[in-house]
Amino acid sequence: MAAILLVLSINSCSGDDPKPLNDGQGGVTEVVYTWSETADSLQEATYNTYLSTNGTFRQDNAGNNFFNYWWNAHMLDVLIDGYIRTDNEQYKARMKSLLQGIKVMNGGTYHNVFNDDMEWLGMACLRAYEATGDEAYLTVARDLWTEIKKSWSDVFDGGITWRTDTPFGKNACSNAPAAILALRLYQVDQNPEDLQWAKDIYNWQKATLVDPATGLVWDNISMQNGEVVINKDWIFTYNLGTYIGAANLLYEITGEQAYLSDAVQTARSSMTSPKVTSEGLLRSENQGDGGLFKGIFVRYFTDLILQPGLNEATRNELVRFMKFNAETFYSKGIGRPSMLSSPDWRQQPGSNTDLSTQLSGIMLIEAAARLKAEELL
Ligand code: 7K2
Repeated sequence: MAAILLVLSINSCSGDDPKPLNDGQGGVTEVVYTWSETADSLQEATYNTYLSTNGTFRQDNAGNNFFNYWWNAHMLDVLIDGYIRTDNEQYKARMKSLLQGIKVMNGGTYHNVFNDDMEWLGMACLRAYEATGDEAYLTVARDLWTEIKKSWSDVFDGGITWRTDTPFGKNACSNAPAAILALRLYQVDQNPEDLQWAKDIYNWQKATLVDPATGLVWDNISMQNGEVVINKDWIFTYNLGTYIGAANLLYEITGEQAYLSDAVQTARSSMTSPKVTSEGLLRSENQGDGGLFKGIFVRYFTDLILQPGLNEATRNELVRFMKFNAETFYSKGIGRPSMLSSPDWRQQPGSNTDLSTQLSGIMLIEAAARLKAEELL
């Protein structure tokens, strides 16, 4: 039993490499996780590395300045995370300038051919409104929702199209997020039509794109060479996350247990399905758009953990999964001193980190800080 006592306090503020400290007594290995401080460091590194023109954020850390609408929508969500956690006004200023910049960079409008993109921004705007009380966010969210609703049709018996110009393609990513947006608007305006919209969208997705045996979510339904095809091979973490999020919020608003059961079934399958998780860790979905998927999953999975209606045993099961993912990423997936994130949470990042990938890393550590604040980590 000659093991060494290893107190590994990763001081992320200084951006130093982890320093093993040996107190010479032997026997225990302990890592000190500084979730909130590390979230601060990740937030600052992201701001400094990716800030581009008009308060928006660029594609990567390697010279590509492309403006990506939906990544910027998630950047807004991440700034809100920082603001809620710290109450630091600097986040508020950055959020507002990002909101305004997105419109400029998107050609003077918030409308976009991708419904999912408008939904990501709409959802972030409602969180921003709730956190700041600034009506500018609410106005944008309402306008986007009006636009998105136009894409519901009877093709495939309902659902919102992925793109506004493609009637025969309906994706998971354009539906559960639409339901969440409708539910958040319902929480603000108490308009029963919004609640009905959310139920219709959710029910359509559940009946069409969710495997009843597992709760895993299929990516899309479309028409290929005159035939209806459901893409069951594509199972992505973000689609699981938003379905969990919609179910959880429907439960919160209606009190109907069936929604909570749906959320738990999908959460459980996500933790064990080899398509999603490998040895307890959410799989790498590479960079590009896929880089963002895990962070979205983590956001809504964490909301479920914090759902008061959840039973304790299930909560503990979900917390263990999050803890393992966050601790693994904290010690293995963050580059120091760059504070850049790897798409594979058990490996150091390479030289190029897309903003999407970086955002998933912050979302994970912000979620861990949130759980820590609730004394769950
Ligand atoms: O096919 C869709 C979606 O269903 C699928 O999950 C992912 C897989 O690919 C696209 S979604 C990617 C788009 C997101 N909205 C903005 C677009 O710029 C982007 O192509 O990766």
